[in-house]
Amino acid sequence: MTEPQGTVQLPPQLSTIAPEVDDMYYLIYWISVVFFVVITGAMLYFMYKYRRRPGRKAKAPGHATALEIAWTVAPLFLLVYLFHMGFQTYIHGSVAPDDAVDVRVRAMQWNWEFEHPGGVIDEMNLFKVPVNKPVRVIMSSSDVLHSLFIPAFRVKRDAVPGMYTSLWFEATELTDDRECEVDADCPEAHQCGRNGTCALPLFCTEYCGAPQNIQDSAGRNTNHSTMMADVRVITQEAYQEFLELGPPPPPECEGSDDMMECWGEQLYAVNGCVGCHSVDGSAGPAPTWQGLWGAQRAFDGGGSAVADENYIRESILQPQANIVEGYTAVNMPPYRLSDRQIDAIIAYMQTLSE
Ligand code: HEC
Ligand SMILES: [Cu+2]
Repeated sequence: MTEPQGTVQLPPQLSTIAPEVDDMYYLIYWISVVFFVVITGAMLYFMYKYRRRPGRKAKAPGHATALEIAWTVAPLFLLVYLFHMGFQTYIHGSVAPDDAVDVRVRAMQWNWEFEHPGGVIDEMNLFKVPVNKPVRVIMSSSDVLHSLFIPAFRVKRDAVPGMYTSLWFEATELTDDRECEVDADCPEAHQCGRNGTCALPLFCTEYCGAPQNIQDSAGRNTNHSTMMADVRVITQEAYQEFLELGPPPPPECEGSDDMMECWGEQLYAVNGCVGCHSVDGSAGPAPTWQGLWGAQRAFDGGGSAVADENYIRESILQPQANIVEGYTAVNMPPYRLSDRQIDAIIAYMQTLSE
């Protein structure tokens, strides 16, 4: 497999539409170069030829109708041609093939959320896409105007509050996910992404937010220009597996003996359960998880249940199904977690009841 090369002006072409977009770009670029040279050249030549000389009187030229029509009509044809070509590429980039995979992308200050078919929501700011398969991105924004831009794929479109916008692409190369410390460790067009592996960058190109460096609770920089995500092109088999199993455990947990407990603790933190549920028995807006596993739960308005797998699962997916007695003041939002993630949370809860 030969790595596609970038040029001085443009990064490597890693999607099927990239060559088309680049051809369009270079066509306009070279037309501009030719006109620049011809016009500037003529100007310099005439400046010299008709320079002021003693004994020669300036004589303004008269009207040349034929010439004026020629230099108006010729560029008109050229511009209509460029519009036609550009519009064709635009339409091609707008109308996805029928067999495209639909991924919903939600932009919010200052994160990207990706929901894959079957309601599989991946980690924030991580966009997995299958290679050689069209992907349709359906975008929405929950706050301000954002804009999704993946330079290596040559696609960019705004994510607008109150409406859906879409684009599609088909990635042609697997991402080179070698280990890295800084961007320079990665091949062309890649950045050093999460977990110290290379990935393709995805940018938001709107100035939608924080002018200064502001850190979120996870210590990430939320300065607007860092509203970035990693794009990872994976094999179709790996993508299929991802759709079936949901997001994988974080690397810091993988391989350890208590992998599920470790993963559950991580999910507790990154999903914000920590904001309402304590794990040390202290009171808060929601019941503590300490001693919850296996305990008898009494519900608001009567009824009770034992906190087993099914109860925990329902409490996460449909929190309003049963409200724990004394906890009607705060509504828990429903979470769309995969079965494996729920298993991990349960494993973590079990450690809190030993
Ligand atoms: C906005 C606050 C809030 C957040 C965030 C939150 N919860 Fe809750 N949760 C509640 C409240 C309030 C209750 C009790 C009322 C009820 O049963 O819905 C509750 C109840 C539960 C219960 C049943 C507890 C019991 O004592 O029977 C489970 C299990 C649970 N949440 C899991 C989670 C998980 C997992 C997360 C994170 C993925 C989470 N919650 C995030 C507020 C929250
Ligand atoms: Cu943005």
